[in-house]
Amino acid sequence: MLTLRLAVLLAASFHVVAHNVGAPGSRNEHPFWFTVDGLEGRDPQLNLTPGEDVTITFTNEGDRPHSLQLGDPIGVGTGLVDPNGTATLSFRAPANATATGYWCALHRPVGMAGAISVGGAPASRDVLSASTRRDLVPDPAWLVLAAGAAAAWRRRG
Ligand SMILES: [Cu+2]
Repeated sequence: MLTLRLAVLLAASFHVVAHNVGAPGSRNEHPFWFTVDGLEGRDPQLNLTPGEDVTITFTNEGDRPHSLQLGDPIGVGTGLVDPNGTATLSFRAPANATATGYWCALHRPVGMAGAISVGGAPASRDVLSASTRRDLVPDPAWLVLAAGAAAAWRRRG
């Protein structure tokens, strides 16, 4: 007797877009953020199914370089993407429930970060960014950084 087994292939895809606002001298407290097509709000939580194949298309719609980095145990990232640039990440979600995050390597300290939940594990963006503390602001208040450049963070006076 021939047994036919159908494998269920799980896959998800996301389109993550980087944004920034704030002219030089701007005091916007949260001038860097992500949106994700189909999800509401800034820096929305990504919910993944354990073991599924995930494709993320990343587009930088800001006017400064941004990156998309996913935390361990996923541990993949785009590196810096120039304005109007696009990059794609493909990976398999962890097999077990876990929580991590995603962020921009340059602007994570000012809130350009979101949570990732795998298998329903509790996840929070608050642990990813100092922006929720409200006592840290970038110095200078707006950033134009080339690859490899350093940013400094100062406490609000
Ligand atoms: Cu950024």
